[in-house]
Amino acid sequence: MPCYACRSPRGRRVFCMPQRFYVTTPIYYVNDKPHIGHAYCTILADVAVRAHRLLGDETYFLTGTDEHGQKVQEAAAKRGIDPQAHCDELHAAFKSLWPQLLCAPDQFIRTTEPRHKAVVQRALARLYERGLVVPREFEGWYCVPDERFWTEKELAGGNCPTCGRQVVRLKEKNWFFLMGQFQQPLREAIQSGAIAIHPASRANEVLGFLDKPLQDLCISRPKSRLSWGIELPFDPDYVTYVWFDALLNYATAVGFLDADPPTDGAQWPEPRLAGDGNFDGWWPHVAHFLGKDILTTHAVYWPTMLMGLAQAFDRPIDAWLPRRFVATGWFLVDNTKMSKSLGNVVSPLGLAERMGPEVLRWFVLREMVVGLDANFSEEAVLRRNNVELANDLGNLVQRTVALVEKWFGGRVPPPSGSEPTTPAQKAVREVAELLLRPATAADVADPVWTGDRLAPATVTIRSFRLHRLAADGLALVGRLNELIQHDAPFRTVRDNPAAAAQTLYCALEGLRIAATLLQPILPASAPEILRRIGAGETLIALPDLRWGQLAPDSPVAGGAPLFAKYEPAVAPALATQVQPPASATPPVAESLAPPPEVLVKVEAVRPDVSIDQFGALDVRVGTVTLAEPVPKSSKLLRLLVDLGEAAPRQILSGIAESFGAGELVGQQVLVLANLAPRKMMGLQSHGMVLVSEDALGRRVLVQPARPVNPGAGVR
Ligand code: ME8
Repeated sequence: MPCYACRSPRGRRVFCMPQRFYVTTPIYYVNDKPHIGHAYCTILADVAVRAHRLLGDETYFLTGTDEHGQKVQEAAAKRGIDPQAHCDELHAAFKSLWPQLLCAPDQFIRTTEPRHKAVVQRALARLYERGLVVPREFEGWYCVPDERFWTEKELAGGNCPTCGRQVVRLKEKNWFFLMGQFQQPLREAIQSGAIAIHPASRANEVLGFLDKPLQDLCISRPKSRLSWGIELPFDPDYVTYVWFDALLNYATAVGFLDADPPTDGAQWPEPRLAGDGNFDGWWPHVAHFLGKDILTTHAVYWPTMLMGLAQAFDRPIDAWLPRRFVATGWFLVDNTKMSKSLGNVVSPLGLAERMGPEVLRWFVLREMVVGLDANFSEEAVLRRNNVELANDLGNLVQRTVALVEKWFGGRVPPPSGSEPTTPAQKAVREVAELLLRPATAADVADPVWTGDRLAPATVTIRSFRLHRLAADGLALVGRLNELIQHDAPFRTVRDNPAAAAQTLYCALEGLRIAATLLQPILPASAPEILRRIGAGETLIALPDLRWGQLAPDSPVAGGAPLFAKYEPAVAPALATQVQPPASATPPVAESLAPPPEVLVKVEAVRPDVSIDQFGALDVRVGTVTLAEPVPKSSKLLRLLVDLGEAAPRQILSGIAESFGAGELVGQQVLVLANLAPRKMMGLQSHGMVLVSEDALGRRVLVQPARPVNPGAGVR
């Protein structure tokens, strides 16, 4: 059946029809405690699951721990305890973390579980029987921490090309999976989109990797060197390479090769693939979320393993392809790589305990464009919390509900008509309806969303641009704040209560839509907002969500501020150690004190200039027609600005930390148009957008008070 809005045939890219969505996170090594990088990936997957549920999809969410291999064996040995005891202890640290960050996986898998061992052994036995796993005498360069062999050519300056550490020369018999023979089918699957890799730049990376001949994969480790692993079913002197074991977790969890191991000497029974419907039902809908550093293992080893298995089980080789990968960037801490030796490892739990899990969820979604690196700093956490959550969203709810309580008996006031009556109401309505509109064929043709318009939430969610969900929800909140400011219901209510009622209905209705869109990120506060504004706590799924559904006369409910504000004084205690100090200063809740002076930058007065000198600056008004992040830059946005010229100009602006790309499109800005062109991050910039800074150091656009024609001069 085609999608009712975009007419896309089901089974291809379907944006509007409810579907199934099976999301996985990497399974984390239990060699250390969880850090913010682990938390980011799991939070992102959780947001994706909740967002898909909002679209009406049936979802399944898997996470877990990777418990075999050298890293874990060494970590246990260092502590002087048995590896299994070590795993039991550390896996609990991961498992208990997720609910505290409001992440709700459906299953938590451990690779030491007997059911998983059985699947790994079964898969290997079949590959061996069909000649796809063979023994070879092998000599190569081995990276001990990464547990990988490299050829001479692959080394980077004589060291491991992935981690840069020293390698050792090893010669031994090992077992190899004939991965090389799947190189061409894999390349074709990626090129045809049968395997989709997000963001697209990462797909090119994998295709680049596949330009070189694909080696066969060593899938064993001699027990003499490493005993902590799953024994090969056909050679008791060897255990399974940890990645071969770990990747299979995604399939084990939904019932792949779900059968008991054979009793002595018997054949492995046929797989119960359809059995309870799990594997066949979920596998076509899988999306693997993972960090960019483990893209090769996922996008090369894993699909070829599944091709080999499909062949070995007499299925077409593309029967079990993993359909989608979402490769995320890395968090730096204060612009430095996180490392134990630097003592800058950020504990997600420490932060969540001090400021609440939603602050962490909000911060990571706002700060990181999916796929790109981002920086973690306490100042940025505080700013996003104080400005965006506490001020923009929390205060808006508080003020709106308080006005309804004071002037309208605590009940949703009836709007005087269904159409907006002021420009501010129109702006709110426009943004809300753009976000809610169903996907069109044009949206489907542009799934990467380079568009110069607000994306419908359906497209944002299905194209995994989850940071946009936060930015677009916040853009709507911004319009709502402008509505209260411009229409000033607190003033009009005395002389014109009907006008105030219309404004407040619009504010509550806009909040209802914003809270629904933000629910995947703020799963505790969003229902609370809905309750306070009289919308009930039940979420309306996006395909059914429309403007005007808030019933007049429903009771609103005031309450304590939704988000506390924090003084920077508590910042050092927020999150810099895996083990936060026990006596950390508690947050100063609800502080409404003016922003701290230390953050206010006062520009020094500069020497006088003549009017001619000023006249030499060509400052013009422009309209932003496109805004998007610049790959590998946490600061820059690439803008196209219409200055009334033949074509919009490309301008790079260092405002990415203060604006989501989605907030800028359609905004008018002042541009220094005759600034000499400059190259940044390989892109030419033809001008400069003028900005100021607010008291919290956030960039603010300098704009004309009323819309003017693009290209109008500034004197
Ligand atoms: O790689 N910022 O486990 P792992 C963001 N067991 N993400 C980060 C990060 C950072 N600073 N540091 C690490 C493994 N990560 C394997 C996975 S899956 C079959 C096996 C991410 O615990 C990293 O990119 O070392 C990876 O996605 C995840 O944390 C798990 O890392």
